[in-house]
Amino acid sequence: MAASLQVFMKEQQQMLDEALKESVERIQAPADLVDSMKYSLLAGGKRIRPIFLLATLSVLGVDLNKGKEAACAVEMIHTYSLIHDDLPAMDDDDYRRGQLTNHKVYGEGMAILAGDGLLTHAFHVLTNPSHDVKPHIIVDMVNELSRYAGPAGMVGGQVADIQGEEKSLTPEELRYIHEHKTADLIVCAVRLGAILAETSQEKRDDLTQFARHIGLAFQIQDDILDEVGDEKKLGKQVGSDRENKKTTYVSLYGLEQARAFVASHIKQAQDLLTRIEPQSDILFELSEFMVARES
Ligand code: GRG
Repeated sequence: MAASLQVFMKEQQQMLDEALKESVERIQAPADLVDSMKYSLLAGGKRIRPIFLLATLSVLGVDLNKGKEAACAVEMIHTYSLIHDDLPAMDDDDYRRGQLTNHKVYGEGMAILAGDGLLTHAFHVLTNPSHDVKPHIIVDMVNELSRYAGPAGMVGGQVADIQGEEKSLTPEELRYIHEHKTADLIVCAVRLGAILAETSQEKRDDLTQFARHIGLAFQIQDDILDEVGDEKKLGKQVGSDRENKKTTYVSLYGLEQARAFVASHIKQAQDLLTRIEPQSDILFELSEFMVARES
């Protein structure tokens, strides 16, 4: 990983960890609920989505402090989705982020509510910025986040994923799942950065295309890691896709072709980026990191 990206990621991960902790600890709620929310939120995820938001701000020349709450909101929604995805009613997983899943520690009822708590608290955080963000920008961000995380976005993708279990899916069906279940929240993170930067609609659309390629590459890499990844590095069990007879890029196209798809999406993302924003080192390097990641 490039040294400048390493520094950027480390600094932003630290900032996010502190901000997320502070934000959840301030909530006036039953102690078990706060504990359960904190358990998953502070379990050391990569913070890729908020880092994409902050990197977009950096490339567009905006004070990163302006995006702190939006970045935290995106990570809270991502964490809620992981808690719910791990539940017995969905993937029924025992490990996540290197520790027991939320429901294994707190029980199913509390895990559902911790997810609900993170989802709703995300919007509370987003609408209470500590720096100067104009009210119409906040409304725009609420609109985007609820759209991309909601039924037309991530939730819809998750439904298609569940309905597709034990079926053999067409490439189009699989692409729909990847685009919504995984790519939409990454796309949303980049779009929130563009909204905060008050870019033109055209630039926002170009950045959306960039982020879509990144999101698709990320999910295909996830399919690959589920097949050949290291459980220790990933912090969760591998092989579950095969076990659950899920259609993935690996099952549809084989490992080598899946790797070629990742490389192709990253190349398309980087070509777009070079055209849209020539001074975009951090986003460019982040794209490279997405191919090289092992966790
Ligand atoms: C429950 C509405 C709802 C949605 C769930 C995110 C998701 C949708 C399911 C998670 C299942 C999964 C493994 C998806 C693959 C891509 C993905 C989101 C991986 C986990 O994200 P990382 O690698 O995790 O960024 P960390 O822990 O680093 O944050």
